[in-house]
Amino acid sequence: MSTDERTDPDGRGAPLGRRLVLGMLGLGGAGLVAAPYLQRGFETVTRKDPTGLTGLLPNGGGFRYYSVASSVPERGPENYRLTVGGLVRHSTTYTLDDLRRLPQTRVVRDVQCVTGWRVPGTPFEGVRLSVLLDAAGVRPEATAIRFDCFDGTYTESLALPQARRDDVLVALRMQDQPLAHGHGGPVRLYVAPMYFYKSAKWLSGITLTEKVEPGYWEHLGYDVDAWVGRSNGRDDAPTV
Ligand SMILES: Nc1nc2c(c(=O)[nH]1)N[C@H]1C(S)=C(S)[C@@H](COP(=O)(O)O)O[C@H]1N2
Ligand SMILES: [Mo]
Repeated sequence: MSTDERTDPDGRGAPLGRRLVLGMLGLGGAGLVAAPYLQRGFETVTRKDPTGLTGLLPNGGGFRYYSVASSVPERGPENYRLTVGGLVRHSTTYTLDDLRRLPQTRVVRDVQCVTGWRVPGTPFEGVRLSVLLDAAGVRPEATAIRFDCFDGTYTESLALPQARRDDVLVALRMQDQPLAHGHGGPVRLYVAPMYFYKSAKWLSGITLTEKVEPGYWEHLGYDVDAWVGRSNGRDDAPTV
């Protein structure tokens, strides 16, 4: 079987990289640590796709809803909090209204999941991550960020220069609407130039760290530097 040529169910996705596929299949033995999503993924997919990578059905807008946690509490204006801490001068906690009052930036790019599906021209709006970093005062010994989520499970990471790009948002809106719970609302990270797994949903913590702490999928074989078209075995694809 040639897994390299496989595309998403719509036939629009880029080919999967061999390293990614091998990385995922390598989970066989370690599957128990890999949380419900992967196990469900494998069960769904064995019927028509033995790689276990393309089984989730698209919703109307072309997105799949992904969660490695089996259930996630809803949070809204009353109980949502985002803490910026770790190696900063002033640890800060924001409410949803605090974030809404800060300057909002709009970024419109293609969303690209590493498993192949893509949603063209998707608007995201929110506060530039760099604005929150500047407000907190990053200490010189910090080189990276760990992102925590209120699903209690998922984590992500960025190196500081990546985090300071002006197309990296703490997003409050997606597709011209408040971020729905299923898409990680009320607040998710949005890292436009990287595969969508970097865009942590249900964001609750931004922690400045001494070194990169690889995130959930990165422990399972995905690249930490997840540039679209230049990572995860797609190094020959056009640069975005
Ligand atoms: N907290 C959390 N964030 C997450 C994930 C997750 O499982 N949990 N999945 C990632 C992956 S692999 C993708 S493709 C996108 C999916 O976002 P969507 O559900 O809004 O389509 O979220 C990313 N962020
Ligand atoms: Mo993904």
